[in-house]
Amino acid sequence: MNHFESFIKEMKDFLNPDSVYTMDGSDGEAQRLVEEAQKTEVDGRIVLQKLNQEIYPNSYYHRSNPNDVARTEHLTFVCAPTKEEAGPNNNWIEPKEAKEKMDSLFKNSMKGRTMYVIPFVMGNPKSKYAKNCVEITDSIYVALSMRIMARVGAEAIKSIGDSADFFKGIHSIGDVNPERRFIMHFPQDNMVMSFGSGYGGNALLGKKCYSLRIASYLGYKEGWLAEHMIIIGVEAPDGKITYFLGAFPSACGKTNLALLEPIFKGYKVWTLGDDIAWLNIGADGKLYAINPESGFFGVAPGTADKTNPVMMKTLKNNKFYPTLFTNTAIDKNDNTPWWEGLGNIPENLSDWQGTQYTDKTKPAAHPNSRFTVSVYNCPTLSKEYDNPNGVPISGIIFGGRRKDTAPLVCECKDWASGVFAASSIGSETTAAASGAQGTVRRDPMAMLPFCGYNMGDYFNHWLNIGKKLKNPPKIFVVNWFRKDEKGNFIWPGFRDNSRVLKWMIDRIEGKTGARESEIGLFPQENALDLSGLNLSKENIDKLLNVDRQEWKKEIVLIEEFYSKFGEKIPKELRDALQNLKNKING
Ligand code: OXD
Ligand code: MN
Repeated sequence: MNHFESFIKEMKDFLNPDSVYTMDGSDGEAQRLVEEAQKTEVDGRIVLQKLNQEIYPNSYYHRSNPNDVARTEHLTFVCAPTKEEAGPNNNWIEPKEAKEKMDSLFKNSMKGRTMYVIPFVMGNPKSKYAKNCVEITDSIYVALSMRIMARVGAEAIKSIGDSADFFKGIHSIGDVNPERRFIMHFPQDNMVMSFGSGYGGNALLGKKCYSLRIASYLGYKEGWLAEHMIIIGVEAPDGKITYFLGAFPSACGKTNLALLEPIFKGYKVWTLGDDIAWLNIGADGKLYAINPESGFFGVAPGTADKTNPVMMKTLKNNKFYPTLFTNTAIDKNDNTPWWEGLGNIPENLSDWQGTQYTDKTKPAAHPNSRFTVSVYNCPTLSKEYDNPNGVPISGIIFGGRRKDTAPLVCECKDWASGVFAASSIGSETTAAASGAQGTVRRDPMAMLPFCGYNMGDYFNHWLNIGKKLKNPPKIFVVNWFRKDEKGNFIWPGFRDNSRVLKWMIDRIEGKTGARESEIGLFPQENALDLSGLNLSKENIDKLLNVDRQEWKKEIVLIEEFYSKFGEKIPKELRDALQNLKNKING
């Protein structure tokens, strides 16, 4: 028995399922599981319902328990050996205690259920950057979702071979009780135990749990970075493709930017990833990125032909089987998924909980309702997507959601100032995590909920990576979400964000100068192409301006955040903060 087989046996003996099924990743298997899911009731609901196959081929609908619709950060733990190693950015329980707690929940928990064994690889199995993994779950929805999000099945079993070096993810939906819901990470053991939730970010363990929290720790040990970032290639009219990374907090438009249809003729965005990037230093000293995932788990509301035409095509494409919709509303007349932003409210609509939609003061689709769809359905998928070496990065974009303070775009002078800006960036919270929405919190590199170790060490790791890069990418900070006094968004966003990308390419190519400000470099007058936009001079100024009063308040928040990390904040960052303070006060 090899390590993979003995892990399955160990889990079977411990979890005591009625049957065990190991996924082979074939199309036939997916069809069988989808058939079964349409007959299976879990937690009082049929797992999958078939949607209109003419309009949305291969699509199925899932409705979750209303208590299980988002990531639960307060129930997520990093069980490093000491609290200090986990850092103030993580909830912590001593590993032995955590393991005992989880063992008592998991023991015999699959009695009467099927235990699905999901062998999978994050990244192209041919890539030296790829990682082997196994998830054990009792959820057929999770098994099918993982098939979309990762390379599942026979090729993963082959890749694991006789090795003992694979991630172990143990998941059970339990009884979907928030009182017994925990997502526990054991970075030192390359293991996650997740109990009591079927929600993507809590249950598809290849995603946030492994590819960010555990992988960020592995990257720290091994000299690379696991980041909450999109990867895109922007093709200019001369055919040259410039590769960018973009880090934004959850539900701040990453998927829209990753599948952007630029407004400019001759420009094209090629998609490589919409959520997670693994970054390595190549033999040539450049930064290279791969997307470890193979699917999109995107926020449905707001996705429409006007805002994201490429995603609408992706969702209606029939190449890869299946596509899943979770917690959207349903137009009962034509059995299609519906969400806010898609247009007029259909007459005969059932809301995300399955009741007739009548109370128009509430959204019909859950604000964090999602689609799960393969990257291979995406018409703009880059031909470099599967390149085992990844793509060389020229620009990194960090973003937050701020109605004030943060300008539309600003370029950082060098890597260290970029790391400072990213480490201190704030953003308003969204529906992607349970809890209050719209409160500003620091969300460094959009990684606050995902960094699997002390963020002070993480900042230092970022600085060290920069020192090793021969030709570091330029770093930009953006904010698409500024509002005017009436509370309306000033910047149109979505496809118009290509205006900002175009300016960034000009900067990378050295084609345009920049204007210095207290916080970094701004576009020179008229350098940002705003043609055809109806923006007043006053609003343009607001978008590209530093309001010292707002920034004074911002500095207090940054200081407060940094102080949580004490001596762990690298000197370069403390100096950069002091520098900013002098400029704002000066
Ligand atoms: C996601 C998230 O699901 O960031 O990608 O919450
Ligand atoms: Mn995300």
